[in-house]
Amino acid sequence: MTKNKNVLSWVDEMVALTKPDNVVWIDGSDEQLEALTNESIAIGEMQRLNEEKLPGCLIHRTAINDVARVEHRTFICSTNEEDAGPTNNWWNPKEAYDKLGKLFDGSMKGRTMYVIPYSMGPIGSPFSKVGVEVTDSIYVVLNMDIMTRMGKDALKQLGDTSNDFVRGLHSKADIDEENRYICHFPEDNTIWSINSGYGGNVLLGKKCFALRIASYQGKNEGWLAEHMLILGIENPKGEVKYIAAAFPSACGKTNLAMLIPPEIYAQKGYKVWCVGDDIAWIRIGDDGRLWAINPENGFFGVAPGTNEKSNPNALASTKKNTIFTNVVHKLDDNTVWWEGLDKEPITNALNWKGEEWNSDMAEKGAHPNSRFTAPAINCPCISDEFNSPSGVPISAIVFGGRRAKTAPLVYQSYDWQHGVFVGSIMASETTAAASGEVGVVRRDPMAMLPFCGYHMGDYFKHWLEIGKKLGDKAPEIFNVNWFRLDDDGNFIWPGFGDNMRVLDWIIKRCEGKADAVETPIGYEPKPEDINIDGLDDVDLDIMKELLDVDVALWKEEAAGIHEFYKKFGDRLPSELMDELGKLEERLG
Ligand code: GTP
Ligand code: SPV
Ligand code: MN
Repeated sequence: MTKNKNVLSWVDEMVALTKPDNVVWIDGSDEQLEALTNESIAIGEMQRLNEEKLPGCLIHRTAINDVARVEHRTFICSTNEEDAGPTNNWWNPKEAYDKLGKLFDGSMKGRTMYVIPYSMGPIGSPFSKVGVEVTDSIYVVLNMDIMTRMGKDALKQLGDTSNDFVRGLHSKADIDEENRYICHFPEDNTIWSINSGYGGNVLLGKKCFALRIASYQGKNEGWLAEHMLILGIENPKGEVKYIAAAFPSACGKTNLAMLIPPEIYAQKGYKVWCVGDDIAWIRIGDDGRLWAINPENGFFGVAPGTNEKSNPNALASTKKNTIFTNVVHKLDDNTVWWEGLDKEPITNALNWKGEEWNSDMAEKGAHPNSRFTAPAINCPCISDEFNSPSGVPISAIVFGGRRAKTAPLVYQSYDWQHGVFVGSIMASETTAAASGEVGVVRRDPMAMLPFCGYHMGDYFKHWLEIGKKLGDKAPEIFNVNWFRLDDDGNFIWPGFGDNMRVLDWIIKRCEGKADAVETPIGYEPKPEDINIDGLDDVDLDIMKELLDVDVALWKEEAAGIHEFYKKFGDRLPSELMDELGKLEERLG
């Protein structure tokens, strides 16, 4: 399929190491994918769902010990420990290659190796980059087909001589938790992942390449790889403004990216277009502004909570050619279900573990991190610019986390440098997207804590440098929090589609058409400047509560930021310490 000697010799090396019985090159043709789907079904890895209700859809259950990203077993293997920084697990590359080399040795005996060439980004776009993943999992092949541009075209894009491709080696091996490793070798453009079959651990184009390796490439090449959704807001005149937003895993990116404007906006002709729901590659364009592409080709979305009300566009995206992982399997009509899909009582079903289950049981049926893998083209609000080789121009960058208190509904940074500070101090409650305790507040700068492939102090510096290059062409930077709780533990803000009301203020601020008040943490809307027409549960007093900046809490926050910043030692840019000092001054 290729004459590229760099690819061929690397694949040979991986074959020699893992010793598969067969090697199959994935060309991306329908016939090949159909045959692989049938094989996957024959070996019991997947099941076909109801062809009328869910045409082309499949269901898969992972091993019970293998349901989320494993951050404690994820490593950045840079030559110097310092280059991985204090927020990553570091492993000496030689030791990592040795240890994993032993685990990979013969790991594909009796199995087939699939060689998957793929492009992150539209074929032919100057933003795009090629990867080759070798794997012993058909589930990986079929997911990569949805999530990337996979097959012959990707090899054509690479060409016959280039050596610029990311080498991804994956083997399920024995799905042994004790020997599960996700290792990144940024200096070698290489990713080795073993003993997992779950999403972010094994679809190597996604978090491993498009964020961890790409962030390192971006630092060296002058661009940004970010954990961000990209959406376009079309106003009644037909003008579209684009926003990129970084929220940690399972904190609302997919939902925001596909939001349906509330009636009062829809009537006026406002529309929202989805460019991406998880990852953005961002460059400075010829016009000096920031331009972004979504390097992915599908959505690997959280299933629970997705329903006709919360995210109808995501739900519609899953109605054909979609793979469901770890959801409930309804046996009567051979369809799927998850908590929060509807209120229908579920009988005669299997839970995510494959056990008999019904909705009277106390235990949840779908895993909280159960997912759908859906083609982007299925999304009713997919942007016309989705495949644009030059991407879309970004007017606003939004950071946000899941905070019960402290962070207000929305605020704007004073300038780019202050905005980088605002991103760097992001904190959020942990979710089921990664293994470990859920609901603990942790610092997660720019939602990149688990995904930055190099020293986070240098990452902040890189952000500051991009700002200097942008000058007055820099987008405005904001912070949002949809998750503020009242004293009874209920969300105060309705969220979902109603987040449009906040985006509206954000866009108006970018256009210089909305007022703001200065607070110690940044500019905030006046409570009456967020449009609450048609909202039953939010009045002006509640808006005030949502926008309240509790100085005592923020003083505690500042102390926490000092602690966090200490980790970075002298690699923390002095600009950020200055910003912290200024915040403390404003807090009094
Ligand atoms: P990853 O795919 O892990 O990166 O997650 P994500 O950031 O795309 O999160 P997603 O949109 O899938 O939302 C995760 C969870 O947050 C779901 O359970 C949603 O129901 C919930 N959620 C999303 N938006 C809102 C919101 O505006 N308000 C509230 N209260 N919950 C929300
Ligand atoms: C996330 O955890 O941020 C995800 C899912 O988007 S995974 O692909 O597993 O990383
Ligand atoms: Mn994500």
